[in-house]
Amino acid sequence: MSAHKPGGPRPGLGVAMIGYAFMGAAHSQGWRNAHRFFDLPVRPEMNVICGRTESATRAAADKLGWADWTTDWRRVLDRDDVQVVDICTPGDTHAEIALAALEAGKHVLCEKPLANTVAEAEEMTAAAEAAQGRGVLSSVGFNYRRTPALAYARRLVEEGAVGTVRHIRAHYLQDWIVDPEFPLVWRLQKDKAGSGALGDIGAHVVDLSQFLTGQRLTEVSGHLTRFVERRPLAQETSGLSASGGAETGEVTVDDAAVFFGRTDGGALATYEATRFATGRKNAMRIELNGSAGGIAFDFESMNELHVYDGTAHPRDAGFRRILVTEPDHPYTGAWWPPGHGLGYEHTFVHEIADFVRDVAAGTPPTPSFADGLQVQRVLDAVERSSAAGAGWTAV
Ligand code: SOE
Repeated sequence: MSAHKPGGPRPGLGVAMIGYAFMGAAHSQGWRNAHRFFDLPVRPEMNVICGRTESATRAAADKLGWADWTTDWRRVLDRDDVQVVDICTPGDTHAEIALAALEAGKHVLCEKPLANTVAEAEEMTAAAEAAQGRGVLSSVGFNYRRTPALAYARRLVEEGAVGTVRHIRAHYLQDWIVDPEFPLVWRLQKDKAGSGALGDIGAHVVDLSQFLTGQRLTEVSGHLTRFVERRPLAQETSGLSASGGAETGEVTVDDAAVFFGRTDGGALATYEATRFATGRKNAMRIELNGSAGGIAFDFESMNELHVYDGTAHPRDAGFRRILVTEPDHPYTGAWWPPGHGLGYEHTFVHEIADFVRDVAAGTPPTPSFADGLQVQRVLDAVERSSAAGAGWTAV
């Protein structure tokens, strides 16, 4: 990668993606578009995509815009036209691929949750920190940090808009497995996914609450539940939709998790992560209440942020709805005129743009693997607490 001369063609940054399903498609959208909307010093080159099944991988390469494909992820590590490996596979393969990629000198972007266990996440973090010393960078894909309204909320909290944070109230509500006939996809199998609603969507709200407040959970108390014990074996899957056959298998992860915790900044935090919130599709909601005000967000209305100024005269008090689409809000200036709004996919474009900029500058990107490990420790503490009857458990 050489320096970008103003007016000259931008140097390329060769990318390999491992995985091509829901997250692969979402990240591909980022790789395709980041340099078209953001002024990046290098231009991502979508050189190779990898999947397990030849026909599906070839079709994904064509559909998602990758120049080449392979069914062996190790082969991408030998390629000189690959500087970045983007891991979009289920959690059981994150550690092995990330460790090998870092060892091969490739920058790594890894989907969340970082790993399936704390031990794996620790090994990955140690490897990432060693690799950073050699100029090899890594990041974990908590994409919601790149929602403009949430990036703006972070800025407001830093500027003191909520004062001392007392409450964090975070929910992640989905309903895609309410039907007991919905099949046993990989997200419902502990050996592949690590955990269920807790790790898949609870991880997002744990990360976000810590990102927004700059505080870390130190102890938690939690309870996990499974409502449906067996499901039809999956025959065909695509993203979150799938069909099942007559045979059934055991669900080995949680369907829902409720937990609360205390932070190192003295806040009390409550969380709910569930795939059984009938009627809620992707309601990732977070509210902060502090000594000077409050902030509230719901991803189902992702272009809006609700802000309460507790210092205003009570006569004028009330949550204000801010449409986060102005050119000086985070990320939005690269897109459409005010009010035209962004969607889920844009969070991935922003994630890739930030990652590419950091890699080009040699700046360690955030969230780091260490941040991913910390979230993993919280998830693990929630599981331990639940197993032990929901008592306070140190993170
Ligand atoms: C499925 O629950 C899922 O796709 C998660 O895996 C993602 O991380 C979340 O963004 C949307 O829901």
